[in-house]
Amino acid sequence: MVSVIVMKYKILEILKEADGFVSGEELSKKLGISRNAVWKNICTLRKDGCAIASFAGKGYKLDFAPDVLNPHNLEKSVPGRVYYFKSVKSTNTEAKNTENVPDGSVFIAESQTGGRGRLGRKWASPGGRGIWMSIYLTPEIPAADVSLLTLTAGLAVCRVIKKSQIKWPNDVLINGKKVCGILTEMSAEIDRTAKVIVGMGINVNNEFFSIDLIDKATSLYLETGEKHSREKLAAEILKEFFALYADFKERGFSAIATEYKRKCVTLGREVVVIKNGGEIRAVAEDITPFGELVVKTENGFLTVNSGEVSVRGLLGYN
Ligand code: BT5
Repeated sequence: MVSVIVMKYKILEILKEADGFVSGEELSKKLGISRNAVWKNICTLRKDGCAIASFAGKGYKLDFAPDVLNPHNLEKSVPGRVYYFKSVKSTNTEAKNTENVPDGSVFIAESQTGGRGRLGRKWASPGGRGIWMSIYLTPEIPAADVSLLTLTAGLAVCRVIKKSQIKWPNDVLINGKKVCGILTEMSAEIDRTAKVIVGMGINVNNEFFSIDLIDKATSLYLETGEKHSREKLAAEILKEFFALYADFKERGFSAIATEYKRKCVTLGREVVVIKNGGEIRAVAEDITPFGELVVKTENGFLTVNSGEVSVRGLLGYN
């Protein structure tokens, strides 16, 4: 089954790159499959929404391909496997519930019907508009360091999305609105972390948001006026993430701290920390080697390790 799926993507790639028609014979030779198998894959691609012209004696020509992710291409950017879904409840949940997953694999979906944020919040994940993906890691790091992977993921996204900034710990913003959110979850054994799922939601080609999100969410399309290839962006983000992750595993947070702090919009600003049901006004000063936020309050310094911090002037806090 897997090889059939990969084959259709391989054919699509050849047709995309071709300048005009490609004969059935050429496809069958290139891919080592029969012409009948080529034809079957062409039919599957048409069912997926591709417009492929076919003429006897000439072969096949791609006239239109919908913006769908190609897991075969994405696999080139990850050390593990790519698990692709047209629609799934949540890629984080799917990754958590799948067994025998190689380290460094990615679960990615065109749409999520139950995309999740932190604390059970909902994450809007409309079909074909964004990148909804979860990276599956078995890092063998202490549980206390797992939150640093959220910061690493945020930095990877920020490196790829021009003019974006990070709101500590897990939001990537453009012009003060959220373009990406990150949800890191783990399952741990007593002395080591068994698996970590780093979920990323990136709004790419969303043309609008529901009324409750309109003031706080944005997409690359809304910011630039241009549609972007989700596949290309996902590949770039994954490449950056795995490069940063390798540095992080070798040298810890110090490997990324300077760049993270430079891109962190929270630092130096007035914040409100929500702690034990109460609100504390403070100024964000620094980030510790464990990824916690250090804030200066009336009564001295305070270290915050969970993300319930509002930043003055951002996402509805004035
Ligand atoms: C997050 O939570 O920002 C983490 C979002 C992680 C989503 C990814 S998608 C792939 C993977 N699979 C999942 O099921 N989840 C991960 P939090 O900081 O709690 O922010 C949630 C809040 O962001 C919501 O309460 C809304 O206010 C807002 N929000 C919801 N959908 C949004 C969207 N598409 N863009 C911007 N903001 C959104």
